[in-house]
Amino acid sequence: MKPGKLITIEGGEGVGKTTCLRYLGAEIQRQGMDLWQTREPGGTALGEALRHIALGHEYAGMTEKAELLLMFAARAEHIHRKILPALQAGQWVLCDRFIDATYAYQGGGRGLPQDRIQWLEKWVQAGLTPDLTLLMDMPVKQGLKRARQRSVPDRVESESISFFEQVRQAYLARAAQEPERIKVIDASCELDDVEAQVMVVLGEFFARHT
Ligand code: T5A
Repeated sequence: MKPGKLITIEGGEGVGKTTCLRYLGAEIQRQGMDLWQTREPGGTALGEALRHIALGHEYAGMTEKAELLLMFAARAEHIHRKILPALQAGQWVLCDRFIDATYAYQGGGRGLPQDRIQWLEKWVQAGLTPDLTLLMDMPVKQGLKRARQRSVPDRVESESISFFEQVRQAYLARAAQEPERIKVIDASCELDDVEAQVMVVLGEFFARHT
């Protein structure tokens, strides 16, 4: 059995990931792939419980290291119980955020050292990296405006503009380091234009991998 592919979608707050996941997932299925859609933190019973702890306001002021380890705890469970079995069964896995979010939020935003994140990535992921990552990018203020119009901010969403500027820069730095894997989408455009960009990237990916 040919192993499946892991596709992740990333970006700051309110960039339109949820909106994009809908048509991205539909297109992958239209191409005949068996798709499983999931999210981080989350995707398992324990992961969803950890998400609740990490993003809720109950533990406002949690230490940065605790936040980082919660993300990796959820990821360890997700990979072991769900992602690897799905890939081995030939499914395509579409994940709303993954390791790049940790580099962007805990590395860029919180300022935790890259080498610690790298160490945890090696240990927890054991070589698993996304085959394709779509980075939805737009000015921070515009994204926050969209997100805050839609729902009440969670603990991370309540951070300052400068925090999200650092998150954005960390994402863009990763995209510059790994241009083959991380494709930057201009998410500030109209919905149709964003969808068109995503479809071009997906079309190129299909041309190389199927
Ligand atoms: N986190 C996660 C870490 O800190 N470290 C980690 O390692 C990981 C994995 C998860 C949080 O966890 C943190 C980062 C996050 O803070 P989440 O569930 O991914 O959070 O949710 P958010 O990032 O908060 O995503 P949102 O759901 O807020 O936003 P989306 O999904 O990016 O945006 P979406 O699609 O809901 O769109 C927002 C609004 O804008 C409109 C939509 O209709 C919606 O109303 N919209 C547009 N409007 C105009 N033009 C367009 N092109 C539009 N696209 C969407």
